[in-house]
Amino acid sequence: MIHMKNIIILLIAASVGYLHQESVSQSSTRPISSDDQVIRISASTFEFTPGEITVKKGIPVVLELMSQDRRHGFKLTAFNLRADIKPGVTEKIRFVPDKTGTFTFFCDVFCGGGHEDMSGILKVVE
Ligand SMILES: [Cu+2]
Repeated sequence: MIHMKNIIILLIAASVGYLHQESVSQSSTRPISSDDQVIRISASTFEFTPGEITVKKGIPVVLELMSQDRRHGFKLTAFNLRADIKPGVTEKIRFVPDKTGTFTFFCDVFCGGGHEDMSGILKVVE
């Protein structure tokens, strides 16, 4: 009798372990991108459109950067991000904003007379 009881306990333990593994693998194959905050930013001389974006803290952000005219840069120092923006190419940067606040991003590739003023604002809210 004791033997039988041990076997049943083992079987239950094994199936619980199996179910647990199953749920873990299911959650890891779920597409992460469904919750991402996808934001398109268009660069042109000498501005970013939109010039101000608001995202939520802790939720992954995907920035889709594109240029309307020539080569520009995108630099967001607060989150250690930078990218080149070229016409005809959508540059994607993914990051998780881990702090709230108002941060400035700017063009770091010289693009002409108004280059120094080419910037935008990222707001991260709770
Ligand atoms: Cu520039």
